[in-house]
Amino acid sequence: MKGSWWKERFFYQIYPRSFQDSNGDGIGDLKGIIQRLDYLKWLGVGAVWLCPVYDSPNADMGYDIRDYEKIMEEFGTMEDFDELLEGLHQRDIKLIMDLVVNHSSDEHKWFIESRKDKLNPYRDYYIWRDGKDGHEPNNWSSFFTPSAWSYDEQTEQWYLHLFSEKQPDLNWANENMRQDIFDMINRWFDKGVDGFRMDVISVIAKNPALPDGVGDGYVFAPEHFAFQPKLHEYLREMRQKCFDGRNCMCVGETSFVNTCNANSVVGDGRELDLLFQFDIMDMDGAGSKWDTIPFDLSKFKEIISAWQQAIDWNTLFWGNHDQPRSVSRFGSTASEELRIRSAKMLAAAMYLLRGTPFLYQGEEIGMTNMPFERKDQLRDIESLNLLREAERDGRTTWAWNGIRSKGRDNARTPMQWDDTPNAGFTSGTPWIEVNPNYPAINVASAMEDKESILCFYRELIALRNASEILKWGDFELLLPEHPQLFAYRRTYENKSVFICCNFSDGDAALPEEVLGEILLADGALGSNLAPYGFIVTAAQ
Ligand code: TEU
Ligand code: CA
Repeated sequence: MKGSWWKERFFYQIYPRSFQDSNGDGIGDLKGIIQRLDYLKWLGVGAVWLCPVYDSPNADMGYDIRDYEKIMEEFGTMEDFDELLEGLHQRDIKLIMDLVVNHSSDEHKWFIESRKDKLNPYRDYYIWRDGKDGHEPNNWSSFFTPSAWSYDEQTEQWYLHLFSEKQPDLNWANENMRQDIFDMINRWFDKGVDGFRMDVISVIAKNPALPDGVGDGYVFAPEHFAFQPKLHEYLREMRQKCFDGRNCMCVGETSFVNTCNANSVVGDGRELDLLFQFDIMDMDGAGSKWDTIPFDLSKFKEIISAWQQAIDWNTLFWGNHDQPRSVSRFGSTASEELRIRSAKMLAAAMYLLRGTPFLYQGEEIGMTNMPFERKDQLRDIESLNLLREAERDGRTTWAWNGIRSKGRDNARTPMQWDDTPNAGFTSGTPWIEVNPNYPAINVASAMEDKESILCFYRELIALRNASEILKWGDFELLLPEHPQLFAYRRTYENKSVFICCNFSDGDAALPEEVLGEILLADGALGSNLAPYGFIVTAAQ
């Protein structure tokens, strides 16, 4: 529906552990975010996606929730949260929380009860099965571990975890469990939050028979746990019991979504409002994400075009806390000039499409991947597990190449605020190292430089916020076969904006139909686009 607030604002994703530390313990916190609210307002974003801040043992950096209604101690208190929410709303910035309800922490009181005995009232809040001939109930592997099952001596059964053994999957087939989740969501809504990002929401319904995947050994089998029929029933129930009647939104992290099944969850507004698809995030991985292949512009155009046509309203993003830094991955860091220009070009290419833009902290200053060299620099369970298995299998070099190019810690190094020690993130020892390039790449110096990526982001956000064409216009891909240029037209009420981006490290001639009143540009030299140059024009 035109006019929904979540269609007219840029979202800014905050990974609180790495955003701003306020008490010198080296860990970002809620008071630290409060210190930076004026920066967010200055930038022009209209909503914040706050990664999990709930009580957690941090096996997966907060994506293993121990108490859905208690703030993680190192992040602060519920009073700090209330102050943050108030501070955002005073600045007309909405807040959506990250909700992880496919699984909880194994330290959640429900799981502690559930594993006590088979007759416990909470037993069926999780997915327990007998083993088969002393082995796991089926051959599923998980995202983070060889097997998706762990054995519990106490009750001599196995429990399912699609992620780590400290993240047992909740049993959405259990009505009482669902109701407890819905009640919790409503209590957060009653506190005034404006919506939720739903973590791996597309896998909450499993094939009840839990059948084996096809293959030998442990097999990743999303055909048995992604986009299952019951998913739609659970999402509709959630919509009716939690979202209906509120001016709110929910965006699903819909792993395994595609252009064919996407409308089944966002088509009629009775389930999700928005979804994150991962076709772009997956396009530079051959088989597994760790096997990086070069960026393919024609593939990129095909994906963008397909998604702009498949659903009415997309999310637009280049990264998040699970992905490497976009300028290192899709732009160029061959020189400072190319890092700056390519970061701007990526923003123009993505955030002027039809949909809601989601920025990830630090992309607005062109933060880059981190030059990791040692295991003790890593914090992410996904990379640490990969390295441990690779060391066992003699594939350490392969693993390190993958971690350096795609490891999630690349996106989790502290926000670079200025050129003081630890980039102004903390007066203590940061929980993860700060990227050594912070003296040159930081908010303070970028604010002083009108040609900086940061000032460009602010200009681009203002342009889109003020443009009916860029908000509501339709999308038409131009120059589909061009080997260097990604060009498209947005048209609304017979007025058009042209966007033309050079994704290559060579010069590219500008097609004349792109010429017109220049709204944004960098590296546009007459009828030529320099490497990673781009131009945004309003049709005459
Ligand atoms: O991510 C879901 C997910 O699939 C990720 O594991 C992602 O695909 C992968 O890391 C890319 O390499 C969500 C959260 O965003 C992630 O941080 C959590 O680790 C995960 O769920 C479990 O909650
Ligand atoms: Ca702190």
